[in-house]
Amino acid sequence: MFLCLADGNRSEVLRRILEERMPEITFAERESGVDPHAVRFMLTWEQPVHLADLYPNLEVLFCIGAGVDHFAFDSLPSRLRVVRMVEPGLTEQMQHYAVMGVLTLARDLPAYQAQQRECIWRQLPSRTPASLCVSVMGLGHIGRAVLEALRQFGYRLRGWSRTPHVIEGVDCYSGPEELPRFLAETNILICLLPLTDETRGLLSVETLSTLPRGASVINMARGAHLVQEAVVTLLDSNHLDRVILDVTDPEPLPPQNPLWKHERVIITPHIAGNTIMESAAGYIIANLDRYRKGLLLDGEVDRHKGY
Ligand code: OXD
Repeated sequence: MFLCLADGNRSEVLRRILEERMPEITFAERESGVDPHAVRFMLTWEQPVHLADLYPNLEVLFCIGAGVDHFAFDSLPSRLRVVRMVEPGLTEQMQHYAVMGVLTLARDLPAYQAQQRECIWRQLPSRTPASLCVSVMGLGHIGRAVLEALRQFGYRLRGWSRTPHVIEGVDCYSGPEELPRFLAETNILICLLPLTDETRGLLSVETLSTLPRGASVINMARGAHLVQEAVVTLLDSNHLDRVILDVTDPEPLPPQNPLWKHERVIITPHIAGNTIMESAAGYIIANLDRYRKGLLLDGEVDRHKGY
């Protein structure tokens, strides 16, 4: 049995597609009324409490999202395979959000909006794409896709990750020792890192101060990557120019948090990328098929790395 704990509409879509393409799999949309022993596959965002005891025969746990940092891996049996969502619909939305953020910053849209509020008609000096260095932290599937989407604009591109990567047209850096060099020439920094013990709070006063004066930051990963007080301090000292946040810690921020009203911060409510079930269903089905054939699963989480 496949137990799908997605919201109603997404469940309906998955049910329809699974019934068509894998009719041999029974499908359930809620926990109540289900024989927990029959559940072998589950799709969820929240990890149900006592998951391991409740569903002793669960074999593959699919996460609805790309990030699995909210799963309590210690409570999950080691034989249970955990799979992140690596589906084209979500990836495409992340690409679009990153492009929107970079163009918004590179073309000074927020400054023009501020001018408009004061009825000011003034052209700001424009910058050539080649004069801007756009850098992505996190070179997994989404990080690489975002760099690919940015390629067409002619910015200088950089990437940083835990381990070395080679990506055509992108200057790649890795590990903590190369982080200062990576940041030193970055004008727009995009965070797409997985959240782990190593990356929590990585965007701190120390690291962000390494960016050149006037740099901007886009966080599309997890709020906890960024030390929020650091952002306020560095914006107020004009070290940072602008910050775009699709994620915060907590979500939402409390109303009194200064980031809400900061004139050089744009906040969106965690909408950069959502799983589109029409395309995610294909990914899930392909993985069920791989599982049956005893193959490695796409997007399978390495518990040691935490992503
Ligand atoms: C995700 C998210 O992990 O929406 O997919 O943040």
